[in-house]
Amino acid sequence: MTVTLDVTTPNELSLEALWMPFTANRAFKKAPRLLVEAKGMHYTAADGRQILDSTAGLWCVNAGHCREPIVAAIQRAAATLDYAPAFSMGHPLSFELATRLAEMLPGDLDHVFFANSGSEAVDTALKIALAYHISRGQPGRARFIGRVRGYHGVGFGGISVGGIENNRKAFAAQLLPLIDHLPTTHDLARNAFSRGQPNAGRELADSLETLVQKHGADTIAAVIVEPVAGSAGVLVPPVGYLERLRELCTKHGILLIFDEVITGFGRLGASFGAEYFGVQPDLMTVAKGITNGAVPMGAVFVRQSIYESVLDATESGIEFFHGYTYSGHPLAAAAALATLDVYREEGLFARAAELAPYWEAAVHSLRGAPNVIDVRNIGLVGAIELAPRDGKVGARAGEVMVECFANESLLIRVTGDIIAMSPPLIVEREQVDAIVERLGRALRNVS
Ligand code: PXG
Ligand code: PLP
Repeated sequence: MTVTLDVTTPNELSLEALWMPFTANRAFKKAPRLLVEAKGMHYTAADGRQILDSTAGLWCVNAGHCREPIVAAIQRAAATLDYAPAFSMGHPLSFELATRLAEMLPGDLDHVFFANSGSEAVDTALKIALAYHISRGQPGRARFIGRVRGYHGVGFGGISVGGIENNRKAFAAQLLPLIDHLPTTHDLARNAFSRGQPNAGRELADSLETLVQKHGADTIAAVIVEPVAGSAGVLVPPVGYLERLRELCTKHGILLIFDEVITGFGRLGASFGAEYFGVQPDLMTVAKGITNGAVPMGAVFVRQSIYESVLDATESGIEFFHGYTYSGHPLAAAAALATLDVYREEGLFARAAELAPYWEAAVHSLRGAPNVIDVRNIGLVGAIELAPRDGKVGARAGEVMVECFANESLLIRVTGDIIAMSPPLIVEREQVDAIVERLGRALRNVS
């Protein structure tokens, strides 16, 4: 089908050829939602409406849209050095960026491997974990442990350690072997309407001990978890849970990977989730906010000792047979450097922390709206969970999303019957109020 873009481009646009990712293609193409411009806290829709962005795009535009210094840096880079080979060649921006990142990373995470997405970062981290154990003469440590409802992107590694059933079932015949999953921490019976970290569930980390008993610690390479699960619907870790996971990983020589694709770069009101929770991972994966979403980039942050061990195990030649054509791409590196400047100059992570209590009160004011069975929050993330309709999981929240976009000029994100919000960290209090007011009205208009 074709639609008319009446505002900025009067020509007709055919929607047929594009196979859209994670989208009900037929339904979308019958009733498309098109965004044509963005600035600050808003998108402009194809019909000219200003859409308030409560999701920072897809959790990535942490400094707000089309920020001038980032735009200028990308333009400069594109005109100066479009591309440089990433293998056995270098360019200054990627080294400069790695150094800047190392300076802001917690603990002795101080080496950076670049990828182009969170999915690539995750697969890279899993490979680094295997390479590390081999470098120490422990090739038997090959097992990975993820978590039910974890999201680690869509590579075969990522969906294997991931725990979102819909993302796995069509590919189940070819998932990685030697994978286990910890139970989810999501527990509405004990924790509904928690503000910040829920109290119940620390003991769920002990199922790692059970897996160690079952398989032997010397078969386990790494545990990978999101400090706060994002995609599965904002699942905040219970008090003490991450600390306990860290304790058990250390005790058993298992690497702890924090997948901070969403929690990285200020989302919780600290540079990283690791810092917010005071728990140090051995490897960290990031993407999204590293470039404010403006150019694709992912990265793995690696402890000094892991980097050195892998390098020391090889006398000469390539130490790690892995990398992407676009690892550390000049445009992405330029975007990331400019993004880090904006974050620092505007103090956006501290701003998020200051605003978090206001955000918490605002989202929890939706308790009592029709069909709301839980409200949860941490940093500048909030989620509203709705009761599913009989036999139609996701239908109710899906309708709320459409209602918000069509009639409230508000962009929200839904997964199943959970509404997730994660506004750019530049959000003003009045905009927080507007988000909640518009979402509240949409909830009352959808039965
Ligand atoms: N790990 C985590 C924790 C993520 O949240 C990825 C890996 C994969 O990143 P890429 O860049 O390959 O998409 C993600 C991505 C949503 C949503 O609506 C979340 C993500 C992506 C798209 C939508 O919750 N997270
Ligand atoms: N497929 C083919 C045929 C290639 O030549 C390459 C890279 O050279 C790839 C896939 C991998 O692409 P990338 O390095 O962008 O991940």
